[in-house]
Amino acid sequence: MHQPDQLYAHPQAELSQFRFDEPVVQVFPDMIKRSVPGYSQIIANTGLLAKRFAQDNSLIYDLGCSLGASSLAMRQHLVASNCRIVGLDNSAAMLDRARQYLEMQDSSIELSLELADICQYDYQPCSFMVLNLTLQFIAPEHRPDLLSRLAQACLPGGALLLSEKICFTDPMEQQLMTELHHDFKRANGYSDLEISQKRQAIERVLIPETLDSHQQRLLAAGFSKVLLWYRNLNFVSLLAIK
Ligand code: GEK
Repeated sequence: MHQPDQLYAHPQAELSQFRFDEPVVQVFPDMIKRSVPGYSQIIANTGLLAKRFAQDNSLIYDLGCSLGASSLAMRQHLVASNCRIVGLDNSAAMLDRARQYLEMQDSSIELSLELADICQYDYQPCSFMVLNLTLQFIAPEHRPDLLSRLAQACLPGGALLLSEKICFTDPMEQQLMTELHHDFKRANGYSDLEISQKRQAIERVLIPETLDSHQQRLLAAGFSKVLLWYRNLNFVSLLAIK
């Protein structure tokens, strides 16, 4: 159903800014697995974490759901009764394809997809929320308000799963982690040209922050505990508990 990612395999005279459009949708599963160290582990554990935190009769949000990988994993593992998953994304191309994947899954758990900007959405009380590699695409000035509204919507005992690419204050650590990330991509078959063109296309839309900034902001937003449950090179996943 999807193709190998060759979007940046040939030299491009003018590199346009990275967008989640139809060509990206067609290669997305291959692109994300070969570009994000630990992506599959994060997705698999999202199902287990949702199982632990989801409460009976509650909502679960998958924010920036793309093709619905986190939603599919949660649907496989949830045991709480009468939960409903809502996936939000502002790319119509992503959601059109996500619907096809979700229809193939045999599950009694209701799952709806909505075309929406996660910064403008009216969140209802929920027990579990996933922001898997999405906050990094939100303009930094909108991040505090979004996280405060998510913390407000989160029921006591509920949680937010936040996975992000991070940056580092120590220049040596920054350089080493960047190089190791590029080694990871090279080991997954990307050429130096692909790595460099993708980097140029995405650097103004994917804005990483330090681990410490994420932890402090989640606490300031109203979560009571922030736990680092996964790290692989310059990618982390945090669990913020209300
Ligand atoms: C996964 N979570 O496979 N509102 C809604 N969606 C947005 C917004 C916004 N303001 N900005 C970006 N997106 C997924 C992977 S991908 C990460 C998430 C990546 C959406 C965008 O359209 C895209 O589908 C997603 O966030 C980011 O677990 O490609 O590195």
